[in-house]
Amino acid sequence: MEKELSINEKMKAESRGLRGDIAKGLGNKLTGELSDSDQQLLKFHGSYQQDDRDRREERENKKLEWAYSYMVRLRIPGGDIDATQWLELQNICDKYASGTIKITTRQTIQFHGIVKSRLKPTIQDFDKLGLDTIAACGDVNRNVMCGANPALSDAHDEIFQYADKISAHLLPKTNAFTEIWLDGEKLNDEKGAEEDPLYLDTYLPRKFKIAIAIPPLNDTDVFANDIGLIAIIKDNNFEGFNISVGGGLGMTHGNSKTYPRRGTVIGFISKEKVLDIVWQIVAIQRDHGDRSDRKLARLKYTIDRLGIEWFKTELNSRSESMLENEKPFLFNRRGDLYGWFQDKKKLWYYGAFVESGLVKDEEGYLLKSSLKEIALLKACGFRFTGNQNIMLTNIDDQKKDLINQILEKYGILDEKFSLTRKDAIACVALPTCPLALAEGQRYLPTLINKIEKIQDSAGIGDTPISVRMTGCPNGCGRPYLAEIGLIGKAQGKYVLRLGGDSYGERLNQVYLEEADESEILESLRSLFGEYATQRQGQESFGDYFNRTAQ
Ligand code: SRM
Ligand code: SF4
Repeated sequence: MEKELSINEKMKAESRGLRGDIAKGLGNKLTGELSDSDQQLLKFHGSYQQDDRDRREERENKKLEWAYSYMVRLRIPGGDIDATQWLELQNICDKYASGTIKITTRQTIQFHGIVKSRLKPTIQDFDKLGLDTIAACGDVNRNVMCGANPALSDAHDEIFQYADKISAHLLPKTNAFTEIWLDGEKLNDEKGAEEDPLYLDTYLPRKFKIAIAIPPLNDTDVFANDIGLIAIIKDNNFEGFNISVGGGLGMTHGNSKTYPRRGTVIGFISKEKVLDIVWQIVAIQRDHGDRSDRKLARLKYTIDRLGIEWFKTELNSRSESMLENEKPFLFNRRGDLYGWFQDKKKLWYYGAFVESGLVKDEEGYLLKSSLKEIALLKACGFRFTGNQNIMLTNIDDQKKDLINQILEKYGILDEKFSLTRKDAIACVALPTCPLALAEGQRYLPTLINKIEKIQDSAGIGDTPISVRMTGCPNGCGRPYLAEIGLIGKAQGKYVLRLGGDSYGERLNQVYLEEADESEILESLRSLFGEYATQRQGQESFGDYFNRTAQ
């Protein structure tokens, strides 16, 4: 018997190319909300309706509707923008949003706290900068990531361009975005919409993610993606990509049908054929993904349901390009580079630490002010990393001194953060994320203070250990690939997972099903003590745990 389609399927089919009644809803001044179906459609335009969860009780007591506002997420393939764009984005964020820019784990940025009437002006201002939010969310291909490292070779430059090429190749064809946000020409047909050969009229069963990694650096956590592209460079020549499929991290507490999955490498494809292959993989997921249960709709479940051999055969039968055997590659690093370093053209880069991806001014570390002053010089590019940090790019010798002075003035050069803190990732969680069960970015810095102390007492203060925290099991901070993963279960309670490696190749495992802060710290104190005395050579904490865990 055919399973009943999920409610989102009907809504997409009836949306007239993702238009719905969004335009009308934006004009309704009586409420800060949009209708349920328009909230779903809005995601395809890069925005989520949210509310300040800290203020719910106060609003309810006053018999007011919740404090609704919107989050907008930009589509920035490879996370690369220029100084003018950064400068103006800071201005737009101050003018219309909360004033704090959030660098996300997928190399782009989000603004929070935009009230409904300011949503359209915000997106119009992005457009003036040549930026958009199309397909930053929704059941389509999302922001394409690429290793953020500077051009260490000509091959790096060439590979970097694939983030943009793939993103453009898989963009939805509807003009709804231009129509709703930029006052573009209206669709004549009352029922139909533009034809879209890839997404048809019901788009994908679920979100879809692609990342490129350039070995030996896996700073995009390539195996967490529906499609992971591992660049293969031989004799300084970029040949193509090994392809990993079916990565994905989200799960639901108590639902054993859901689980995090590491991508499976299925072969190699030359660079000339990669656009066709990714298109075909997306089309397979479009045709075979589960459209009845959104919890089981990601490509990882399609692959596990139908089998990886079936998947490879299906792909080879659809595509003009046959997969070749995978080529050897090695990852030996995942974290970002900090401080000053040079690329092959002798241009300078500066990697700055951004705690939890939040660009703001903190006492002694005035990051937001420093970035604004640097952007005013128009002497570098700005690149976001998948570890939620920022890199200033393409700086010549002369401008390096100027930028260095600014970094010094605002305390950025003096940062004394531990390696563990610099490696840590936290998702947004409370108060804006409606799915959060516990704190994320508001709490992790305090917990890291305590973890640093127990690392120091165990004599391993200089050893980087990746700690990642999320407010729920959806995995936005990729905690399942951390050495220490903390996954929100209830207010103040986390699942503690241990034993991931430091290159993003191995998933960790559950150590405690539900732990409060003292239980987490007690466990780590004891394990750090054992690790300090029993580790073998340079063995990481994750590898040590994995080797010794029963
Ligand atoms: Fe995520 C949903 C934030 C990266 C898996 N994610 C959400 C929402 C939109 C909550 C919602 O549905 O209403 C969160 C908005 C919070 C807020 O207030 O802003 C949210 N996700 C984020 C970001 C901002 C976390 C961060 O602190 O950086 C990241 C934005 C990335 C981007 O720029 O596109 C973010 N989300 C991820 C990642 C990591 C990655 O892609 O590398 C994952 C795990 C990988 C994966 O997709 O499997 C991830 N987010 C999810 C899921 C679980 C999906 C699933 O397959 O089960 C949800 C929930 C859902 O889709 O129903 C979700
Ligand atoms: Fe929200 Fe959960 Fe994602 Fe954190 S992991 S941002 S709490 S959906």
